Amino acid sequence: MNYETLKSKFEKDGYVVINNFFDENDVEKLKNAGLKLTQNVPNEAKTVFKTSQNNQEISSYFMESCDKIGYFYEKDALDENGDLLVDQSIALNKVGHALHRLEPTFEAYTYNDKVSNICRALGLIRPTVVQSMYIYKNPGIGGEVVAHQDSTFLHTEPDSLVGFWIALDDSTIENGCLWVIPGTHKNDVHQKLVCDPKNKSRNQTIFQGTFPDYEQSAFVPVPVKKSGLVIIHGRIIHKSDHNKSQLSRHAYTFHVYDEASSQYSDKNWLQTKIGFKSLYL
Ligand SMILES: O=C(O)CCC(=O)C(=O)O
Repeated sequence: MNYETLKSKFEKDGYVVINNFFDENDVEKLKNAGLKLTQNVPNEAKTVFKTSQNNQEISSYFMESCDKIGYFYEKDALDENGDLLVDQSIALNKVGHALHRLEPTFEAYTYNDKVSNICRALGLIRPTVVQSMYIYKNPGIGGEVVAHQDSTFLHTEPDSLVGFWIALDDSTIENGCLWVIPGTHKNDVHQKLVCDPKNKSRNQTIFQGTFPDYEQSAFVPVPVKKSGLVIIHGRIIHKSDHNKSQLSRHAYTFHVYDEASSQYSDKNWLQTKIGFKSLYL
């Protein structure tokens, strides 16, 4: 796909699929790095997600993960004592949100010429990475992600958020691929998650605005083969279903905004202390 087609497709639909974005070897390296994370989960992560713990602690752990490698369990993976109900290898929902700065493999495939070229094609002047996540969506246990806009969580003024979502397994309807409503990026950001101005510690967030009821029949599936990239506009409505299959659906995803043409909101939950780093170095 040439640059012009890519930009016009992105502007029309709010998402673009690029098959074979990375080669097989690169995908193996990313997947191995994701699997290695499952073997090194600090005990703290389990303690935080015990169902008996209070929300405040979960919220602090989440907030602090913006400059760290934080581990987030599937809701059905731990019992109320924080003990595993499933094998550790399939217990995580995701790891985030600074893999692109702190883990060399993810850093190499984020700060990467192929990624920069896509940003240039989309017309981003100074694309800056704000977060990254390894999403496991493991067989049987991988939970659904309800319909949302990514710009709800990472707002910039004007909105310039773009998501990169790289399939590390074949992603299918059966194992919980992405679903989108094409063209919905032309709508506003319906809701913004902001730090509660009443809470000085910034550890509580609230939603401002209302998310409308979109018809489930408006969603189209976006199955993509292992190594494919889905470029996601910050305002496109998207979701993914519970993985009820026997096959894993791992993905590496990160978000960029254009630092040259937009302002990152100081009300966003994610406020980095280590600083954001641009893709064009
Ligand atoms: O990977 C998924 O299942 C959903 C990811 C997603 O919607 C997101 O990161 O915004």
